[in-house]
Amino acid sequence: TSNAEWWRSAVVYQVYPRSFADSDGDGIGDLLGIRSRLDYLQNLDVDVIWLSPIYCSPQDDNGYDISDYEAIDPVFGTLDDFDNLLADVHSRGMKLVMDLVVNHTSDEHPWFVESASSRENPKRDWYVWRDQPNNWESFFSGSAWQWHDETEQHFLHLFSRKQPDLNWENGDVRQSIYAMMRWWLDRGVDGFRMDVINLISKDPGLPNGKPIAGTPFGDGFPHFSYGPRVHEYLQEMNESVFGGRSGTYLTVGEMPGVTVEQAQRFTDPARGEVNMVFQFEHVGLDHGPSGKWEARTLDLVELKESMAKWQQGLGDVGWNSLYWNNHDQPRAVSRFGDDGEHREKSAQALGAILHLQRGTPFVYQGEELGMTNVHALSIDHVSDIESLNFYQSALAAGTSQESAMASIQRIGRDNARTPMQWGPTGGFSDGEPWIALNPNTTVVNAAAQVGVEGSVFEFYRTLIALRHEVPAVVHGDFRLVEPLHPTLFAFERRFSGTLLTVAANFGTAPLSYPIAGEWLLGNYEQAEGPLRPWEVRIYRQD
Ligand code: ISL
Repeated sequence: TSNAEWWRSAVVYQVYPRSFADSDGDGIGDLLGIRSRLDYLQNLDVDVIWLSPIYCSPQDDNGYDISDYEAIDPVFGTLDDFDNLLADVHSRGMKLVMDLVVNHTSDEHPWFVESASSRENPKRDWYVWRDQPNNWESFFSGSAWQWHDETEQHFLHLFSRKQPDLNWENGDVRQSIYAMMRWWLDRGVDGFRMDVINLISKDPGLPNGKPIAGTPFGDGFPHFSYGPRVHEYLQEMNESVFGGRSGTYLTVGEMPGVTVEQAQRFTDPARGEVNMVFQFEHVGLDHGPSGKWEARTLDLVELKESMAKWQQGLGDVGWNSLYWNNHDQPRAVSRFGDDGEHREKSAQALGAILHLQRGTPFVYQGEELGMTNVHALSIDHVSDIESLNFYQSALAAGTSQESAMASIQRIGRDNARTPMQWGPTGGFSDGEPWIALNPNTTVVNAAAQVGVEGSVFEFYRTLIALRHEVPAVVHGDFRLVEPLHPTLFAFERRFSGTLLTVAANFGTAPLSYPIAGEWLLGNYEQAEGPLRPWEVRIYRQD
């Protein structure tokens, strides 16, 4: 790895600021809170912190609806707090990456306020206005179009109606965004995680999508998920924002629905677009035909096949991001592991399976503790706009309350958004948290794990250290073994004379899988006999 490509050997930690640490007792996490926990992150040995949005926002979608890109929302602090945080992060040898949400703004952003003020306003064209809406459905339920009374047109919002889509066809829009990005680089940030960046180029005809059975909507996805100008825009952005700078940066594009072939193009260094993308295939395997709210049993063989496909597909050209969960997904251990009796072992096995793959691992806050889903008691305890909108439209379509709540409990985004569990009584805030703590903080918490041998936290620490010490973890090629085995997840990594073998038992029945080499790491004390429930072993041969 050349120094310019430091992100290939880095581990990123995602902080969801609202739920990480609250310094002032208002129940909402903030920048001073994050600053006070840097020891913890440094101890974990992560290289980069990615902050979910902290910009000024009406908080309709917890900050993914931005009303001022160059100011910090008062609930999180001030620009001074930010500069101090950044300086502290840097002085500890870590880096900091910002969330960049530029497919849409808040409807309270001055750009949209102007755009909506009249059809003649010079910024009218900065958003997508039409006399007639098409049949696209919003990701957050309902039509993707909102009627605007004053100017008698509809505007497009792929997400909430408070998140109008910017019109990237307009060059002034693009230049304003690039200028804003340069402003943050000048402040010293180390890169961007780009929210739904594959959606910025829409088919200019905005054609109707194929009708979705049982709904008044059509599937617009093919018309906006990989639009005709998306590569052009990303190359232009890359050139105007990063071109001519001596620093080197991390860029990761969040891209729902992206295919391996598309991802190769997006991440081919020769094309100058992004370093890596977040793809969604492995987190869609338990979705039913109608989408995420419909359950489908996860099949380990499919999961392995999918992960191996991405490992191969972005092997020679491009680069993978690696993640099990984030602020939009259920908790990894509850979804892919066993959050009951085998919570710790399965959290560790999942950690090893991810961190031993080729790519840049992303740890979502609390994952390193084996934090679990939380069962929202009733709809009154749900905060996430996606879940709330789903609940309303599901009930309107005749779904029972019980069934809608079951979906939200299984896959709703609040599962990931409950406060960080610092200690047995929480330790997130001195006040009333904005969203209830998971009651299992009494047993699942940082105080019970940091420095405690055998804990999930210490296991993650070892995994991260391994990436920093063993070049084969970063560079080795990847070969899945026993692809059709129903409970074994095993693979090999090879790099310049070193062979690493990783094998995990994704079940509870003893599983024999002999591996040659020197035992490097595992989640049971001795590596003898068959693999025990959720046991993972890592071996090395030179
Ligand atoms: O949450 C999801 C899983 O169903 C996705 O549909 C998600 O909305 C999509 O991955 C885009 O997510 C990103 O953009 C959204 C924001 O709500 C998410 O938090 C963000 O990660 C709109 O800005």
